[in-house]
Amino acid sequence: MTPENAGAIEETVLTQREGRIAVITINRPQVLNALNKQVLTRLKKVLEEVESSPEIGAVIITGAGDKSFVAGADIASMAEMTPGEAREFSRLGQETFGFIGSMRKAVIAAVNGYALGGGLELAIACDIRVAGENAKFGQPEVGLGIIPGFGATQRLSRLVGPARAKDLIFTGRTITAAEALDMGLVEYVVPAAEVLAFARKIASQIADKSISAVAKAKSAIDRGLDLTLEEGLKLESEEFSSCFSHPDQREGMRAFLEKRKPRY
Ligand code: CO8
Repeated sequence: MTPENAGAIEETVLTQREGRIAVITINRPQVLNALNKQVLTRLKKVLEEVESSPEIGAVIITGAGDKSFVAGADIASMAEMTPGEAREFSRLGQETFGFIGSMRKAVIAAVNGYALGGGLELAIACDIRVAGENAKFGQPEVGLGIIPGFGATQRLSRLVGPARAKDLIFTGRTITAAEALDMGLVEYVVPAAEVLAFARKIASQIADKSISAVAKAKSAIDRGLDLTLEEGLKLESEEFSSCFSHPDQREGMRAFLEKRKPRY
């Protein structure tokens, strides 16, 4: 079996619904969940399905097994690529991960082991990261004679600053979960066995809220990053005022005044 056709395409990315939460699992444990074209195509499709499900309020992405979140793009599938194929592969990864940013739902990466190369790029395309104490992070691409191609040259510097991004990308070194927490690359570090449970806890807290309000907050934060402060504040006012034409605003405020839980 070659890395390209290992397992049915559907099985390379699994989805499980748990109430208002969707758990998406990259499922190629035999290669530490490395991403090939089929996995990325399937992941995009699954994300689109989740996005169009109105009852889903939050999404978790994790990797199968207890060793790896995603150990990067599939090196075997890239080894003989032409520049044109490499561009196409890079664009597919960027579109898939970019879709996460455009989603109305909050997406949490549950990093249960290695998050290297394209795996770290997937984690940083998510909104929030929960890591196990055993997680390892790095952008080892320059050691393979390439550079990150699924977003890290842009997203990593936005998240941890250009100097830290250059340090990680130029050296290709692997860092621990504790170092990742220290530099703001992840938001939580928990015992390895508790990563998914902790991610579920965060996801439930989010999914209990107004899906529409969370979507507007995500949009204002993400779109604001590309704007001046003045433009960003204008965007915030627009998103804020648009909440008042959504039923969740009435329900949320009435529930508070009536001392009950809101029904979203
Ligand atoms: N691609 C393909 N196969 C992989 C990958 C990978 N990224 N990572 C692990 N595997 C495979 C191994 O080849 C091995 O397979 P086999 O059992 O058939 O030999 C199996 O998974 C288990 O791995 P190891 O035996 O190596 O496990 P170890 O515990 O000894 O080591 C490591 C774990 C440290 C994670 C090690 O596997 C490793 O270094 N993996 C590669 C990590 C890496 O370099 N990732 C970056 C890849 S490049 C990338 O992501 C670029 C993204 C942008 C692409 C843009 C395209 C144009």
